[in-house]
Amino acid sequence: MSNVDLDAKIPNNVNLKDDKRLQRALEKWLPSFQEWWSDMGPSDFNTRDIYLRTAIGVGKGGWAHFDYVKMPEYRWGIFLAEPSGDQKIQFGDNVGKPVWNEVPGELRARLRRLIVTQADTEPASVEQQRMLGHIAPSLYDMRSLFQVNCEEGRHLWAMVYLLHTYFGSDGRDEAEGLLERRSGDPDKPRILQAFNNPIENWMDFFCFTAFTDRDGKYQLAALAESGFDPLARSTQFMLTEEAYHLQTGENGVGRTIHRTAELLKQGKDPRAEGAFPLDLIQRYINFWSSASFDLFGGEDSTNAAEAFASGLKGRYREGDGIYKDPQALNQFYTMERPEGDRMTTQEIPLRRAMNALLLDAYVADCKRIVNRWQRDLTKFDLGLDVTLPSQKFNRRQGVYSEHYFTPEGELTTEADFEKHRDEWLPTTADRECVQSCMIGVQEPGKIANWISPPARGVNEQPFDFEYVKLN
Ligand code: BYC
Ligand code: FE
Ligand code: FE
Repeated sequence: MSNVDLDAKIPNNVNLKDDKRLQRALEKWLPSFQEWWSDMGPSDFNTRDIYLRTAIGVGKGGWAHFDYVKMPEYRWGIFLAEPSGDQKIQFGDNVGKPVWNEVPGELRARLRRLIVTQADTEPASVEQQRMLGHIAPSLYDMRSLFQVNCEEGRHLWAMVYLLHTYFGSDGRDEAEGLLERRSGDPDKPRILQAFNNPIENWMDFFCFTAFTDRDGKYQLAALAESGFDPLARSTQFMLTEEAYHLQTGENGVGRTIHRTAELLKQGKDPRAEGAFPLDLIQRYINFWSSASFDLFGGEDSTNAAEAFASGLKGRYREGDGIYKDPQALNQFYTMERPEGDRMTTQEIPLRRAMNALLLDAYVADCKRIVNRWQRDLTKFDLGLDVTLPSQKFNRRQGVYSEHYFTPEGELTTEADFEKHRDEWLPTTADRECVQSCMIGVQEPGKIANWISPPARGVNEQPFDFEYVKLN
C-alpha cells in the first residue's frame, strides 16, 4: 500500500499499474470526465493559470502541493488514507469482525447505492457553480471557487474508483451515469434535491459551502466508519480536502455579514452601497440550511437502520468509542413529531434514528458557525442578530416535511407560512438585489463592496497575491 505514483496518467496510491484491467477501464473513463469538465465545469477561465492545491499523497503534513495550474490539466488522483486502527468493524451486527476488502454479496445493492449517492453530489456541485467565475468578488475568491470545483472533481474520481474496482460492469455503468445526470435537469436530475437547486450568485455559493459542503463532512464522516475498508479510507482522505470547502463558506458568509455591519455602523444603507441588508442574508441562510437538513434523509429511517446494522454507515466518530453500545440495541431516540395541529413525542428504536443522530451532530456544528457570525456582529453593537432556523423549518424530507413550521420551530398552518414566506425565504427582489451586486473584481488586492477581505490569504500568500493570472 501507499506507493504514491504521481507520474501515472491517473496519479494514485492504489498500485493502479499492477491491475491493468482496472487501469484501462479508468483510463477509458478519463476522456469522458474531461469532456464533462469542459461542458459542465467552470464556464470559462480554463486557459488561465490558477494557484491551486493538488493532493499528492496522504501523509500528515505534506499531502498537498500549491502551484499555478490550468484547470483542465489538474491532476485528479485516487488517494486512499492509510489503513488505520485494528481493521475491525466498529459497530452494528458485525461488530468486531474483520473489515471487508471485497463487497459482501448481500450488501452489494445497498453499498452501491450509498456510493453512487455520494458520488453524484460531487459533479452536481461543480455544475451548479459553473457560472460563478465571472462574478467573483476578488481573485482570492475566484481561486477558492476553482479550488473547491477541482477537489469535488477529485472526489468524483475517488468514488468512481470504488465503482470500477468493486462493482464490475454495474459499477462501470454507474460511473457513466454520473457524467450523464445534470444538476437541475428535469429529465435526468441529480439524485438529492439540494444538488438540483440553482447556485446563481456568491451568496448562494457561500451558503452552499457553509451548509451543504458541511453535510458532506458529516456524511463522509459516517462513511469513513464503514466496515467496507476501501470506502472508509477513500472518504477519510476526502475529509482532509473538505475542511477548506467549509472554511470558504463559513468565512464567506462571515465576511458578507461583517461588511454589512460595517456599512450600517457608518450610517449607510447597504443596498445603496452595492451590498446586502442583513435580513436578506438571513433568508439565504434559512434557505440553504433547511435544504441541507433534508440531505440527511428521514429522521425515522429503516434504510438508515439497515445501513448501520450491516456495518456500512456508522455514527459520527463511531470509531472513537464515544458511544456506549456499538450495536445501538435496546435504546431509543425521542423524536418530536407533529400530529394534527400539535406536537407529540415518540420513542423510536435508536437504529432507526441514525439519520436523526447525524443531523443532530450537524445542527450543533451549524449553530457553532452561526454563533461565530453573531459574535462578530455583536461587536458592532447594532442590536442585530443572525440565527440558524429550526431543523423543522421548510423541510421536504423526513417527519416534518408534511407540515409547516416557523424558523423558530413552531408548528403553523400553510396559510400562515405563505403569509410570511417573503420574510423567511429569499424573494425575487432579493435575488435581483444580490444579482445587481455581482460585479466581477479581477485586480489583485481589490474586492467588491458587498464583502470584506479575508483575514488571511491562501498558503501564506497575501490577499493581493495574483491568485489567478488573467493576462
Ligand atoms: N433528496 O430512508 P430515507 C457532499 C430518498 S454532500 C432526494 O429517509 P436514507 C457534497 C432516499 O434516497 C453528502 N431524495 O433516507 C456537498 C430514499 O429513496 P428510496 C452526500 C432523498 O436512505 C457539497 C427515500 O428518500 N452524501 O458530499 O437513510 C458539494 C427515503 O429515504 C433525499 C450522502 O448523502 C433528498 N434530500 O438517507 C459536493 C451519503 N433524502 O430508497 C459534495 C450517501 C432521502 O425510497 N447517502 N431521499 O428510493 C446516504 O447515506 C443516504 O442515501 C441519504 C438518505 C442520507 C441521502
Ligand atoms: Fe466533495
Ligand atoms: Fe466539498
